[in-house]
Amino acid sequence: MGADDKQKKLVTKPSILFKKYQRQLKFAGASLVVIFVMAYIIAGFMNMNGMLETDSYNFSNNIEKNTQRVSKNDINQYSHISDFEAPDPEIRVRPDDYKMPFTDISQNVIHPEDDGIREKAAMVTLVTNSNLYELTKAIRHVEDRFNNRYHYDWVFLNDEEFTDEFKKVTSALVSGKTKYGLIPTEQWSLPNSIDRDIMRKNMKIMQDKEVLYADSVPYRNMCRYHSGFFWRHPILDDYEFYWRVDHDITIFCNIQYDIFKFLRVNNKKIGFILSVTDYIETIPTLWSTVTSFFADFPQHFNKNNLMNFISNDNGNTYNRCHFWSNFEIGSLEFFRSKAYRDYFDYLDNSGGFFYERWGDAPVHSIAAATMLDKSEIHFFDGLGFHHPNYFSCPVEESIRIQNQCVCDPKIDDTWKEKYFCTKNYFRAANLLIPVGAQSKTF
Ligand SMILES: Nc1nc2c(ncn2[C@@H]2O[C@H](COP(=O)(O)OP(=O)(O)OP(=O)(O)O)[C@@H](O)[C@H]2O)c(=O)[nH]1
Ligand SMILES: [Mg+2]
Repeated sequence: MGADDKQKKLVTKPSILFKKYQRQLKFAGASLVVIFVMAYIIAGFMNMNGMLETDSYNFSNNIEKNTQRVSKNDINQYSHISDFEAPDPEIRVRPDDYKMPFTDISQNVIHPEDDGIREKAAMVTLVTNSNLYELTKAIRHVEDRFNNRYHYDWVFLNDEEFTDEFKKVTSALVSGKTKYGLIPTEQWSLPNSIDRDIMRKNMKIMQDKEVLYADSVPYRNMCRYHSGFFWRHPILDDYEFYWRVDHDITIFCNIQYDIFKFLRVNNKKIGFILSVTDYIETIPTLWSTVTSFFADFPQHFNKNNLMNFISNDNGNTYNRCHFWSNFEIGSLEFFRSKAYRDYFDYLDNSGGFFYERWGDAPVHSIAAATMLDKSEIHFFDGLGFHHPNYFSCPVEESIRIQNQCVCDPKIDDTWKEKYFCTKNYFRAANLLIPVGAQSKTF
């Protein structure tokens, strides 16, 4: 056999084989096509399942992220800050027929338009772990009525470490970043200068008079902390404005504008919604202490003050009117000022937070009414608010409807004369009150 013959045999062998096994090969090819098609269908199906799995994976990842949000980034021993980035604020164009409450027109303020820019502001809540599930409702109110559009941060402060449960639940509810601050012990304990025997003796007298929280040291720590320390927490260093949200509050209406931008554009330093009269048993020497403070620091007294709100005799005596501080929106700059620091230190050195039971509400209100320009104080309307046992429900029906309020106007306490002080504020500030409010004199 020559070389050519060999070549021929080698070349022709596959075609002979193909001819021989032609049917089997065709069958194998067809089977392969069927297998590929089946594999494609199955892969598609698995992919769909995979997507579902990915979704649920992402969902659990979010939970994990929320958990991590609160445990990462210890900036110092007193704080935990989430690494979550809040979404940009929503820009909503208001309808042409948008109405401001009469009192806002009377106070000559504007409701700023949304501009997509978040102010340096946060909600601030002092709270215990044990009040978590009451607090969840308050957070829900503030988120649903306001913060779900702006995603402001929320700062939680406590004299004990927040539990993981507290952090997990609250960070899941807040649409902004959550921050958890531990209060330094020296800001939440009896100062050495306080004579324990005198304090206990005074507490007993208060108990006999059935004064609320007569013998409670934690309550006194809370009032002193709100008066002189919350704004010093390093976690608040990044902010200019705060909204104090207590665990036991309700908001009844939509807040149609950025309440922090409102403070900035209208140059407001402190805002309130309800104003009441304090119990004299808790503050017997507060006014005399304030009077001697201004004798020592006359430079802190503002000539264009709101003295007539807190005194019916031009400063001789305190009429016990104060802004109820369980709703308080304001400027941290005011508290950080030299004037306020001098004022707080002076009051604190007198021991009245412990020997008596000075509340942060009269302490803040007297400071605002004496050291701010009266135009820097604001009465908030149209929001609807409750803290046991009093209600604010907008007096104007058009505002209640526009802001989708869920409160009964019949139970509004705002404009009552007896015990309540908002009318007194309007008189002192020389402002007009709404028509429906005039009839509420009881
Ligand atoms: N971390 C901490 N927070 C507290 C303590 N006492 C009160 N708070 C918080 O401080 C805020 C005001 O306290 P409240 O006990 O409601 O005081 P109040 O409003 O004057 O009194 P009530 O009329 O009983 O509501 C709330 O948000 C509380 O959760 C405390 O001992 N530790
Ligand atoms: Mg309360």
